[in-house]
Amino acid sequence: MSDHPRLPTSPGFWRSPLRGPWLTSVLGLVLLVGVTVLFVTGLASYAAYNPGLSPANDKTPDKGVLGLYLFAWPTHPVWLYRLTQGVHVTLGVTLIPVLLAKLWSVVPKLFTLPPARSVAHALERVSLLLLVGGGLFEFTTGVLNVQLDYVFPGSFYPLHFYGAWVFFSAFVAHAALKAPAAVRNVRHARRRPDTVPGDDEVPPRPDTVPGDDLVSPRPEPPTVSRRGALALVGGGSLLLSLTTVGQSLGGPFRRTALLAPHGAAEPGGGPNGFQINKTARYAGITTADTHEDSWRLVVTGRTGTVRLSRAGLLRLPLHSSSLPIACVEGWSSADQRWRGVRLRDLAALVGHDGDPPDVFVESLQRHGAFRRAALRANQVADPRSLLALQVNGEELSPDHGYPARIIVPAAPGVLNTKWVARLTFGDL
Ligand SMILES: Nc1nc2c(c(=O)[nH]1)N[C@H]1C(S)=C(S)[C@@H](COP(=O)(O)O)O[C@H]1N2
Ligand SMILES: [Mo]
Repeated sequence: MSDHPRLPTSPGFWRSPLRGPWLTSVLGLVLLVGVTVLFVTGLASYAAYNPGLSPANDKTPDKGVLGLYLFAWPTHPVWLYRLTQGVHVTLGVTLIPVLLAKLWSVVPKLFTLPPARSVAHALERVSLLLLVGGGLFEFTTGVLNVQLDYVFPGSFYPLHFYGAWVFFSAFVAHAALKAPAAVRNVRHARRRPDTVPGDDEVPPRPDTVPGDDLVSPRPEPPTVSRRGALALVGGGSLLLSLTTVGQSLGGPFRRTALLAPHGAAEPGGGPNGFQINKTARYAGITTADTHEDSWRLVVTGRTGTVRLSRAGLLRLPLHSSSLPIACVEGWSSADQRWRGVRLRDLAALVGHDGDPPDVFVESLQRHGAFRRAALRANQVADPRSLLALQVNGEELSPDHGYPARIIVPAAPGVLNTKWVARLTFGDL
């Protein structure tokens, strides 16, 4: 081999003195915890959509056994989806520097020759492709969905959902193989200060620690310690996290969410002055559609159909609920004071007294992925679930769903249909 190898397939090509088992192990263990939380909160988010209740809610109709875990999403506590999805998105963004650093720390292995020494080795490398490819895919689709406001409205869910299963399967296999050694590497460095990758580090001697093949055989002089490199990665993560989390906290914190888009429209001020994801104009809702002379809510159930004008709805018993709106994109509003008719009271109007069934909600909107949604019986039964007519003491603004919108505790924003035209009660 020449003195200055030019091919990435020669070990001497990779000269960073930072690479080594300690750095890779620490990053790997952070990802072990972080990616597991991402997977669990991601599956929770999917369950929260109530897929399986109705084709309108189901973004992955071909999921088969991957949907076996689905459960009825609860309505308590009201901030449940705000929390699970806020964690999912904020943590996902926060882990980007860690993921990139981890991949950088092992990149020489990508070029190892021969490509496969045995069948087992070949299988391992294929699983690593799924791991790395799956990881990059999940992080990329996630960021695109958060940043670009549904660039792929229908197809994001299947991509991110199936991608998650592929990625996480490869991840579990990888973690089972590597986590024990990673834990040992980190412990080892703590017990033997001479191998702690500090400023005047002696690299761990070959053949003593798993992962030693990551250490460059001809390292360049260090410009930063491994600890320092790790601090840089952590600092990047912290910065991303601090400039993202505000969107999930809502209220005044929203202004700190420099990296997060704030939805389609500036909400303006006043009682309706909280964020708007889709405006009435965007949804193609006109004042003619919502005029009180023409708009009627059509409610259907066991005993038939009832039509209600807005004035008629306002004569029914009105109730208030303080509830947030929390979107799959990770942003949420602080609690707003909604006022309107309980969904279970509307169910009772059409013959479902006592134990209300599911409901299928349809909007005036003619096009768009989120113009209808099904709610489960437990959501209909909750006394805080409303067909809201007012918010914060004022009529709903057109952008917030005038004449009437659904608001349900703990549910993802997508189930809070705006510009409601029709409610159909019955077991779905
Ligand atoms: N008719 C209708 N209702 C809808 C939507 C929509 O596109 N059309 N978007 C949903 C989604 S995805 C979210 S997150 C919330 C956002 O509510 P907001 O626009 O009032 O913030 O409304 C939901 N209700
Ligand atoms: Mo949403």
